[in-house]
Amino acid sequence: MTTPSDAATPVDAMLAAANAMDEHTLRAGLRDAARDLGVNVAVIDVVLPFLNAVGRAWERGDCSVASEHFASQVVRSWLTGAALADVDAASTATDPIVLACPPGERHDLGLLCFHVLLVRSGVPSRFLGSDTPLPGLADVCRVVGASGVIVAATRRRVFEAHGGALRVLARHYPLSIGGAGADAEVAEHVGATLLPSDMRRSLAQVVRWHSGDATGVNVSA
Ligand code: B12
Repeated sequence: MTTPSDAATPVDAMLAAANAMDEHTLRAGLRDAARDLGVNVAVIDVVLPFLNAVGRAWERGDCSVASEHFASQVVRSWLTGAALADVDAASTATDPIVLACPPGERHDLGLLCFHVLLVRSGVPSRFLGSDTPLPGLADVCRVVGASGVIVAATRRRVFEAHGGALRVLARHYPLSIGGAGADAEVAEHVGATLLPSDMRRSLAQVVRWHSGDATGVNVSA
């Protein structure tokens, strides 16, 4: 088995640390990546590849469910803690974009990564996380005066199952969808704009839209 010290890349080292339940080394990998690359580049070039590596290892049987849970929790705590520690003003600004996964969707780490990228790029964002009731999502949008909504799911059928409620939401707020379950057809079905799975491109698209550049998110799509 690869150990953290003989791993070829930071992602390999973090995967070895996850398998060994070595929280100190896993957190050090996240901290060093953020210090060397900046938080946003670390999220895109280290955290997302790490989560994908954990997923592939889990599918091959090279990473236990317990290690996957451990890795997910350490990453989550870093994303909600250290990764946002210095951006309070931006994250509490008005007219935020509201981010949520629909009922039945527990895979929310990709969306949480996107939340961090948005906030650190100066786009106010509120992250509601997994399994969010859609009436509750609409209530939050009203209370915070949402400028837009982003809904993510890993499986296409999650969007389809909530097509009616999402179409209603899209009549009131610019709605975008992302994640592995999102495609052009289901986006059209729910009245949303499709965000590319490449987070650099999605981030650029949403930042342009938020700054009022019409070449960003096509809110009327
Ligand atoms: C971690 C994990 C879990 C965790 C979720 C932890 C969490 N809070 O997120 C837990 C244990 C809860 C879980 C549960 C289940 N899981 Co699961 N899970 C995974 C795993 C191992 C990793 C997923 C992950 O976080 N990947 C990292 C993300 C960031 O990568 P990604 O999803 O590929 O996303 C890319 C892009 O789509 C984009 N992106 C993602 N989100 C967003 C959002 C926006 C806005 C944008 C712009 C882009 C974007 O960024 C990524 C680019 O690198 C995958 C295996 C895998 N190979 O992915 C299975 C997987 C997703 N799970 C799967 C399944 C089947 C389940 C369960 C049904 C298992 C069960 N029988 O209970 C349940 C479903 C629970 C539910 N109701 O949702 C299947 C889905 C298959 C399918 N498409 O139908 C997978 C693919 C495993 C498999 N091969 O079978 N799972």
